[in-house]
Amino acid sequence: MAARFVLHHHPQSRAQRIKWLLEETGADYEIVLHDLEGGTHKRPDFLKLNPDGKLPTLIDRGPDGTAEVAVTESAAIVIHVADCCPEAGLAPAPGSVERGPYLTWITYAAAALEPAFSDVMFPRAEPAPARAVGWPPFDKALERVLGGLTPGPWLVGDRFTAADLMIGALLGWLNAWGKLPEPDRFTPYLDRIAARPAYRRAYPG
Ligand SMILES: N[C@@H](CCC(=O)N[C@@H](CS)C(=O)NCC(=O)O)C(=O)O
Repeated sequence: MAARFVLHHHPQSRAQRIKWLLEETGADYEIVLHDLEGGTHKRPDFLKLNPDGKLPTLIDRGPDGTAEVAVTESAAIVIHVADCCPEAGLAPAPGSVERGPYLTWITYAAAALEPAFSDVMFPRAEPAPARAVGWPPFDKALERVLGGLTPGPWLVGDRFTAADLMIGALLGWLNAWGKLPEPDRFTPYLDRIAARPAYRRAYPG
């Protein structure tokens, strides 16, 4: 049977965290490599899967391999795959007390930390009024993440979840690009992330 998941991918993109996710699950998956310079992600056949023409995009063929469902947006892909692969233990069960913080952190990575960082990287000529944008300033978002990691070792309880994958991939990327203020505050967490075999398979370099 063909692999259940197909990841539309480019290694220098947000799709790399989904490769890490798939490695964490142990599920079979295929990679469709895109050429961002050549614009393969803007071709009509790909736009049918993701009208935004963005990576990552994941195809789920379902447990019996007969479906063809596209899932877009990293946070949605992470939640979906973690739920489809319960044996990997990446997601607290729906209804459990850990599920709320788990979903909060996955959403926080995509809806608060990432746009807050974009504000720093690409400042507007006129800053948007703070009460009108849906995320805090970047430094405040990082403070909140640090609070979530205290006492640790992980964001939700004492085990690694897909919430650590979303937040950890972003922090690792910020750190690698020298964009993490006072990075030592995050070093123990980033070291724990980097020690994971699945992470090392996805980010060998
Ligand atoms: N919110 C989306 C963002 C996806 C995104 O912006 N991906 C970038 C690569 S990191 C992309 O595909 N850029 C190509 C383009 O827009 O032409 C997610 O988290 O999945």
